[in-house]
Amino acid sequence: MRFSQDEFEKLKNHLVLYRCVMKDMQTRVDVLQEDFNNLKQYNPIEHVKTRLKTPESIARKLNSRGIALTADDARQHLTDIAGIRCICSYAKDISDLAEIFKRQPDIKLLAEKDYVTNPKPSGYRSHHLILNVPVHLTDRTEHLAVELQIRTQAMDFWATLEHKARYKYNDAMPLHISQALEKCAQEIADLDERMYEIQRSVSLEI
Ligand code: 0O2
Repeated sequence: MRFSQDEFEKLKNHLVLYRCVMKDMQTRVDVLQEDFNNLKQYNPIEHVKTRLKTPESIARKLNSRGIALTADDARQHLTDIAGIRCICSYAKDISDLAEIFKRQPDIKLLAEKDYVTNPKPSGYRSHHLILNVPVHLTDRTEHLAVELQIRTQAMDFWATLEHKARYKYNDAMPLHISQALEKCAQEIADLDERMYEIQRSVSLEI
């Protein structure tokens, strides 16, 4: 099922707003990086990725949830049309960065999922915030949901491979692959922890 021509045109207008809110979020991250570099001399944000869901992917998600294929329904029900991912150096940085965003007074926290403290059964680790972010337009202010994912490089490496495997096996992953991935997820968590401890010792010695 696809959007009707009318709804597709409406959706295109909504997507312009989502592109604006992603630019806003990118700027907020740039500002934090400047501040970390200049004032704190430690920048925990290694890099940032943004992505906008395509109309096809929005339609798939609405269909899978049995929601009508309209632009307004997409905006009302989907909170991950605009996504931004911050990759941090160490696991400890993740909750600190989440707190920084939660403190921003013009942003409203809609939902929070801490899969670092409580990993998914698959082994997936990441901290998700669903944020309601204002976009100031020429004649009005709109608020849009953005999904912010915060994870370490190692968690990102794992999630990318697991996502690829999930896609290839169409959600019916062979047991030996899911078990191998689960084992790697635990090893990655241990490695993240050990790297943080080494970094702490090095900082204390300098
Ligand atoms: P994509 O293609 O990355 O966007 P939601 O479906 O998002 O409305 P849900 O399932 O409760 O609601 O959200 P959750 O669990 O916070 O997942 C949101 C996103 O996190 C997913 O988006 C993935 O990007 C990522 N994610 C969650 N669980 C896993 C996992 O087990 N493995 C991997 N690799 N990524 C995961 P989408 O829409 O599923 O996919």
